[in-house]
Amino acid sequence: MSEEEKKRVVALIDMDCFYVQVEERENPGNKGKPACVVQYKKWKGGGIISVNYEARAQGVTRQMRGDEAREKCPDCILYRVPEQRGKADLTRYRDGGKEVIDVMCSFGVCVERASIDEAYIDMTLVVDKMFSDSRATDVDTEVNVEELPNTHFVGWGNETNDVKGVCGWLQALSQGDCNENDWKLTFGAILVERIRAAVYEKTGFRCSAGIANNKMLAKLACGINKPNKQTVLPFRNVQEFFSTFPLKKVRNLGGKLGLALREEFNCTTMADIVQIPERVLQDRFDSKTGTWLYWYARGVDNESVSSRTLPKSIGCNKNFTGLAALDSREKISHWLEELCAEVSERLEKDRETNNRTAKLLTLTVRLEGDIRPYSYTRSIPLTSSYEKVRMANACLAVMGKENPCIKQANTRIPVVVTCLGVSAGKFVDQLENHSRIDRFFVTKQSALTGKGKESCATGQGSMHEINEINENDTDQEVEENELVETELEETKGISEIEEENTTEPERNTANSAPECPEPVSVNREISLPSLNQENRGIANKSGFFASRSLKKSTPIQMPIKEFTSEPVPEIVASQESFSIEELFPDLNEVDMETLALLPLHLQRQVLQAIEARKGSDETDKLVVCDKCKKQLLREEIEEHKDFHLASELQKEFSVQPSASGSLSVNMKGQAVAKKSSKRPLKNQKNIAKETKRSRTIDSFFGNQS
Ligand code: TTP
Repeated sequence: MSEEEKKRVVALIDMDCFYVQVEERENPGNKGKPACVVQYKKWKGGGIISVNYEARAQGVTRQMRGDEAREKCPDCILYRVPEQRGKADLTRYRDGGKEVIDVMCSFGVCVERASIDEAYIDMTLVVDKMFSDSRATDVDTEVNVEELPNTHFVGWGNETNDVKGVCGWLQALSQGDCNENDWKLTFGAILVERIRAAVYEKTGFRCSAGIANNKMLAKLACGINKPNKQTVLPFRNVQEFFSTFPLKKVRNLGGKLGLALREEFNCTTMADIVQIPERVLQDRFDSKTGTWLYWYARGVDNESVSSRTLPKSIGCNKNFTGLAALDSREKISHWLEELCAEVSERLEKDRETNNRTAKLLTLTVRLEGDIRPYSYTRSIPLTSSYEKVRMANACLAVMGKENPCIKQANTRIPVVVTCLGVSAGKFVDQLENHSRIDRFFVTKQSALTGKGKESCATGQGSMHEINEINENDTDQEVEENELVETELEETKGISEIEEENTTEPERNTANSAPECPEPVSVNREISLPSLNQENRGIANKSGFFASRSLKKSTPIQMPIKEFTSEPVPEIVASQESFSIEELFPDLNEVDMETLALLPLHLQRQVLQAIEARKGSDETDKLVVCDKCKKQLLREEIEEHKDFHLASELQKEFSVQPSASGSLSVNMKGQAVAKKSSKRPLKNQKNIAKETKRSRTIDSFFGNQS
């Protein structure tokens, strides 16, 4: 544990049975009675998504449906998630979560909103002050057991005898048996008691908390004593605690990494990982991951609490299971409009409240393929207009590009859509946005007439091009969306994705398709930025590997796909001239995605300026790739080589479809490499032959996610 690590004091605060508490606040007469919140679908009483502790005491669990809960506990109140536009409306829960965040912020601590009902706080500065103040006085009198009424210390007394545990801990402190870190954790616990009391006083909500030296430990500690309790995990007790703690419950080890540790190394607890030498972990994973794991198993996690009280993205999605699956352009268009209407409304509210504008719209589509379901995500640059029809049309155009059969009106499409998600992100500060980048994105028509109607150039490919540059983000989005369904505690609400619970059976007639709406007239004149004609000729990289590489290395070239004669969104630069400094005051901080939205001549200018800057102070860091002669930073070259390797492998994949599923089938019936977060699985043959090569590629993908 580094000195720095010792000094951090971090907490995770998690609301207890949050949705039920929100409902109880609306219905105070029901407080103290067993209750659940069920998803709006009515089949068997709806899927339970939150259970209060009174109902849990009577055997009700989240895995049950409303009817089963009633069988177990006849008095159980079932609150139903409100609906709007035919889908769950989480506004009241989101707003409740925001109230809690506001209270936390008033304590001068660094707050990172982690989901709709939980937040990490870094209290180091405040605690340091408490600690130094206490040193100035008589420490023995500083910590009173009454200041820790709901606190437990891991390793001190059993959970049913709180006072003894706390007293034992305080006694050890006063006898000098504890170190500075123990003192600071104790002050952290006092502060969290105050924060939780304030949250209750101001919002009426109860919460639990974990206090430790980092996020991973705080999260673990939080789950130990609930509801309305807090737990300190002193660093000195971590190893003992880990000796029985299942690794799959640890943050970041619930997924593939945890699975590899369980299956290949037979690890079931965190302590089991401690037995594996660092070198072995590095060899199996990669050097960075191996070292990280080595320390993680010892309770060290350096991930910082980043000050973020607003969601990173705003979105919603809807599942269309069984008979409700969307099988026509008209149904898809209808639901895209519904989803975009909600996102647009929330974005407007967000802009008003938070003075920021989203720059990227991400569409997620899941389809029932011929062989198995598959999904893809695409991102579309957003202008400052959050016009719902325009957003929906842009999404539909993207879907038409992916699946041409969707372009046909009144025709049953062969591969049905089972989930649609729309999410906006890449927020920029509005003031900054207006003064710099946004002034560029004036549509031709607006520039001429001042009206909102835009003219479009040809070449839908250009929208695709931008999509690919942003694929990393869209991958992340998909992961978040998908995880919301399966591992909600890890991801829920991070992006404020308004999500349906997916506990419904596959064929749920209650969730039948809506009345098929009248065909929506699709305005093809979409006003979204795209690359101009000049851009189209400059690069020829395409596909999954190319786009992933572009994100990491400087995207001097755009991935270009063939373009069609379809009308496309177009953006033209206004006549106003901008200096590079005005657009990007700090050349060290150029956002390559934003850059990619600019006209090509400006992109070149900015990149040349960056190069020139590098030349002045970083010449020795540049190397030339012997394959493509591109100039790269020294630290980029290895990954860049991986890109070439990956491209070669991609070619192999495309001529040699693998039984392992690295390829999927698109709606045209062609074999394609999947672009979603479900990364191409490894071609087993190649892996057997070239273990070393495949490991490099693995680490390449690992680094991207
Ligand atoms: P959780 O914090 O996982 O659960 P909880 O707050 O209901 O209960 P606990 O006291 O055990 O923390 O989830 C927070 C809210 O997120 C929950 O109240 C409802 C919602 N949610 C879903 O919508 N779907 C889900 O599958 C889960 C797990 C939660």
